[in-house]
Amino acid sequence: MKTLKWRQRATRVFARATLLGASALLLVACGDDSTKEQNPLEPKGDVASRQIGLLKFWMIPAAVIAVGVLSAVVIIAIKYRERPGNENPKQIHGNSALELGWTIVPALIMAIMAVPTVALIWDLDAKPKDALEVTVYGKQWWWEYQYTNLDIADPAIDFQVNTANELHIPSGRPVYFTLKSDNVMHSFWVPSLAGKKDVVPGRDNKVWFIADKDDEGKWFYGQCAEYCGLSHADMRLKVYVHSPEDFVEWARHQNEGWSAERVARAAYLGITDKWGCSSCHFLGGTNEDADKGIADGSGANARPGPNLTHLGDRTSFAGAKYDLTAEKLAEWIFHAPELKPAQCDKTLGESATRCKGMPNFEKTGMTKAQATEIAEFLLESEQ
Ligand code: HEC
Ligand SMILES: [Cu+2]
Repeated sequence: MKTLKWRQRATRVFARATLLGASALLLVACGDDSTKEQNPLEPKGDVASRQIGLLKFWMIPAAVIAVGVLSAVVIIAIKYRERPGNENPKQIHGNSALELGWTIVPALIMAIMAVPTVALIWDLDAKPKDALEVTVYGKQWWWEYQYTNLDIADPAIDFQVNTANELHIPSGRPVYFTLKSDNVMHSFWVPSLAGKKDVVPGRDNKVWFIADKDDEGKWFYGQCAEYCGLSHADMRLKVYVHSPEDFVEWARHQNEGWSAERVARAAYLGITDKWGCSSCHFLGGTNEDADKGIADGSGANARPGPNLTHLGDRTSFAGAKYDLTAEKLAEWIFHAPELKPAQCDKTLGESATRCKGMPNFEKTGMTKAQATEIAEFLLESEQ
């Protein structure tokens, strides 16, 4: 059978490749600014800048090599294509000079590339001086942060602050993270501030980053970058950068518990007894204060849910999936599993508390009005 002429075939392949390339470009152009808080190509702070700097530097030789190899493939394919009457081209099998060449040259290139790469890895692996230390717990599917050395010269401030999903850091000071998990593997990733690092059960991984003074008042998105189950895609986080003074203010406020009056209202709304919120959530003033360091030394947390004492200060909830509004929060308290799927261990029966996330209170008899009242109470700026 006579196939299409070579030229026609080539034109067709070329047209398809062009179409594919153009659609890829179109998709890239469709990206909007809304993801700018999460862009590794716009690094913030020293750690991310050095990492991306190395990547960009090696992109140049990598591009040269890629263009060279691909052009050679195309040229050779065209030049030595099968044509009627042309005999086999000269065979180069067993040509020692060529084989040594294409073994040694790439090995040399790799060896050269390794020098600054390994140096940077070692450099960033060392614990920076005067770092603020935060233990990060990857949960299913949210993040818990335990500040372990606030180092604030104020006896009124306990050295521990515990919060969830939204991380607050001072500018100009390295923040050194110890990553823990008591469940599956996660990966802690704030693309603007540093590369990702796995959060592995039974192993304390470390990572650090630093934000510049210029970043004060800004915030950056992060997210879990290792598939960790049903709501993995909803396991996001935000990093807020403060001036050192504002950071101290933030920490001081996080340390305050609820007033006696507020605790009484929480009891009245059923938060502490009827609905048992405080059995899963730390609520400053309603639980034992010793419980504030929610995480114990082993990495297992005493309470399965986030600390809600200062929920009203946050801008998002549920692994930063939702913006924190009274309506959304009421919906969440009413029937959370409909807003964020959570696996239940079927072998343990239907009990809601066996599920990984927040229980469905609609099923236990809560009304939407009650959920709304609780939501409004939790959002009040507390004294
Ligand atoms: C069986 C344990 C359990 C009980 C009881 C419980 N929660 Fe939760 N709650 C969780 C877990 C786990 C999460 C984390 C879910 C997630 O983000 O995926 C959560 C998340 C939340 C959040 C979002 C917090 C954040 O920072 O993202 C709020 C608000 C909340 N719960 C309120 C309540 C209220 C109010 C009650 C009582 C009516 C309650 N919870 C009872 C386990 C519980
Ligand atoms: Cu995860």
